[in-house]
Amino acid sequence: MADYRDLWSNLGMDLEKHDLLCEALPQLYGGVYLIQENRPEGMNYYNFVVSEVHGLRIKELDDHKKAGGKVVGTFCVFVPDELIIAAGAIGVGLCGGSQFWIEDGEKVLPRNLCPLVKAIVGAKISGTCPYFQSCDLLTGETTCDGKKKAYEVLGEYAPIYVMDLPQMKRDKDYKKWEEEIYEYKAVLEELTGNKITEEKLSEAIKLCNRKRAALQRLYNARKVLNVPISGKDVLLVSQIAFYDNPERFIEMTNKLCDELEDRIKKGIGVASEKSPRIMITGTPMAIPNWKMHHLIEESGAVVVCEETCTGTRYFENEVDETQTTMEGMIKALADRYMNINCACFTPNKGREEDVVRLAKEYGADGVVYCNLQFCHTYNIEYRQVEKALKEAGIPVVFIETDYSNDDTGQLQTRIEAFLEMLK
Ligand code: BJ8
Repeated sequence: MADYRDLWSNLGMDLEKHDLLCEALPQLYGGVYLIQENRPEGMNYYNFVVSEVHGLRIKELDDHKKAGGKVVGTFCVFVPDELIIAAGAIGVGLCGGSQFWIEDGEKVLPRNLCPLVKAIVGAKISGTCPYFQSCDLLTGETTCDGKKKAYEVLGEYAPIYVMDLPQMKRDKDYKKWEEEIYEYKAVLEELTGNKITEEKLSEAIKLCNRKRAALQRLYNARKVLNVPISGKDVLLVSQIAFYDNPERFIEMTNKLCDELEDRIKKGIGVASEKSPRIMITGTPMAIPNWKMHHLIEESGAVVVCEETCTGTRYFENEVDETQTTMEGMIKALADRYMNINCACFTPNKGREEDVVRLAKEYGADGVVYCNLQFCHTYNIEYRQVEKALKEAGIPVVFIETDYSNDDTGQLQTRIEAFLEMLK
């Protein structure tokens, strides 16, 4: 990686602490990703992105800001990227997946809180995440209690705007979300000084749909018997989708898909056809949280789908592109986003149906339900999801974990026992 120390210093980062973070990543990445055999060539691009994770993209954000542009950070797949793009800003997903940030998060938050929330806050207050440091505005949302209240703490360190996400899906809730989108549009227009016109919003909708289509194409390649790509590689691509330049990401992901489709024709796979096919469902896995995929695939199975926000919830359902008026487009955005089935909603029958549908579509032999510690909504929802899967005759196991490696041995034993049962 080139020398970005001046850039990081100008962003007000703690360089010494940041060095520690940078030292840990190559070893972690090497041990999870580079040990894989028979990886698609197209993954070289994503290797490069990881090697430059705090470099090249940060430089691009800096160039954009120097040219008068703004950067907006988000934490949830409900916040419409389309508006950020239409306002001429760059959006970056900021969910934290590293144990490195937990200690700092715990300085200002209770310890018995979801690691994703603690990592988000820790990343900001430790001054070690250049994405956070590049943001002109953070956008929160009223989803789970942990996030909602943590945004108040985060607001002491950076400007934050919180969208009020309804928790039910009645007609009036769809209307309410539409109003929230209108208000967010005004916030972005004020931040950037750019008007969001119908033309710009329409272009942004098409761009985001193309990104969704590329991810769907990537997922489709996993439906075959001889899977051409590992689950952890797909997880990495999904994680990178949250902060890479969208046009470049679409191009490189479609290129990867060309190669995967060619591999399918030639019968080149990454696992044995007898390897158990696993679908993961549950809480999101933010970069660099590769723990469960690594454990499952090192145990001889292959992950074929993720019903998570770093999976299908991010890209399923496109926004209606046929709308031409601002009212029509905002309604189309509200409709698409309200279709996401997050456990923060009640009731959330749609997720039970999604999990069963996806397990069948991807030919999963079993489902691993991954819950981040102290995530109450997904934890409680396990009961209904388990029931739906059992009724469909699909085995499921519940795993609760955090970002540390303390429980790796115990998890491995449970995963191996589950895989054994699938044989
Ligand atoms: S749409 S899943 S990205 S809220 S894991 S912080 S819920 S305690 S991340 Fe999420 Fe949006 Fe829903 Fe998706 Fe809270 Fe649970 Fe932690 Fe979570």
